[in-house]
Amino acid sequence: MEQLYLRLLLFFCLPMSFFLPSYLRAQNVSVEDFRLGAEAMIIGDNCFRLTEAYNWASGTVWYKKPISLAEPFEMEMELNLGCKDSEGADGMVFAFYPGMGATGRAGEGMGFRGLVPSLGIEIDTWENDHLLDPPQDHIALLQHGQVGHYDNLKGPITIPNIETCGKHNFRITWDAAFHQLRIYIDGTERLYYQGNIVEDIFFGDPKVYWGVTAATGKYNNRHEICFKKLEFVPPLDHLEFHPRHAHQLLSGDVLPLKGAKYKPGKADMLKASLPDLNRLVNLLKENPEMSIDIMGHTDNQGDEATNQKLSEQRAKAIADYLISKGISGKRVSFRGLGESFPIKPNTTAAGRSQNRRVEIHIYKPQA
Ligand SMILES: [Ca+2]
Ligand SMILES: [Ca+2]
Repeated sequence: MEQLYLRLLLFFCLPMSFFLPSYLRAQNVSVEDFRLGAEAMIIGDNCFRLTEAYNWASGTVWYKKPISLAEPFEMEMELNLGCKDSEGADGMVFAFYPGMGATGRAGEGMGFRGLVPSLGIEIDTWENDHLLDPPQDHIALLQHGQVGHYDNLKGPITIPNIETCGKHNFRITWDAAFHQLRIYIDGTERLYYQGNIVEDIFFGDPKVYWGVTAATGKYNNRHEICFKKLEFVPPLDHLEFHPRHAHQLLSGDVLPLKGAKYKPGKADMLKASLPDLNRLVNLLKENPEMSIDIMGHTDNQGDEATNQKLSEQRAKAIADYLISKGISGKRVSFRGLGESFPIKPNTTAAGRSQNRRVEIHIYKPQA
């Protein structure tokens, strides 16, 4: 099956200055990455039918791995909300929720009603007077499983008829640094919201799952979705090495832990080290029979004895981190090898940079 690429993207500071750090590498994603609920079914590469055009149907698809709302994301998809305009119902909700695979109530609830705590982006095609829906198709930013517009975060905002029997491009972007959420339909920005979603909605925990729900009621429409682009960052505790890298490590290859970064001349780890360290924690947790040897190396600048000590302290800092995350100290050993084992000539800055490294060796201890 042809696969959609999931590219993990991290913005630093300003929207214009984003780039892909080495620890966020591309991964494949496919329909198998989603859990289907109610009447949802796979209808093609990255495409799902959420509901058929009959009354009282509902369908959900949830991405199986969580994302971190402390990081930016972008999701782009094509929606088809059916062929009936004045008689079409009820719509879709793009939902964020701390649990995976939930389905809220159908009908006017669109599979979202009742999910608490939650954030929901609705595309509503049926006017329910008591919910303060406008007669036109509309979008809104909902919270805590409530589909009425009494206390939603934004909207309702009317949009051109979306039940056109054709596909409509739907794009959501979240700028975590500036707390800005934007929704685009067919290339036009239709909703903008600024707010601290992590604090205000999810009580400070940025780890959420996301999914799409749709439902019909006394009236109906067929609801379909195809994912085009998913760019997001998983929470730290869900990070994994690329399968090839994990295989190398588990096969006994001695490899530099490239993500490990320190303050110059010190053993204090930088925050940028955390993703790779958490990958290492997860790998060791998944392979409880394996132990790890951590070896610190420096370049040849400065005093040899100081370098030896620094390399040992840097290796120890990683050992301490693994142990602090629940890996038994019996499985973790560390050594400082100073400047004795360069992998490149120390004559250039680039060579010295490669020589300053922490290598890890994962092995199965003899019984
Ligand atoms: Ca309509
Ligand atoms: Ca409605």
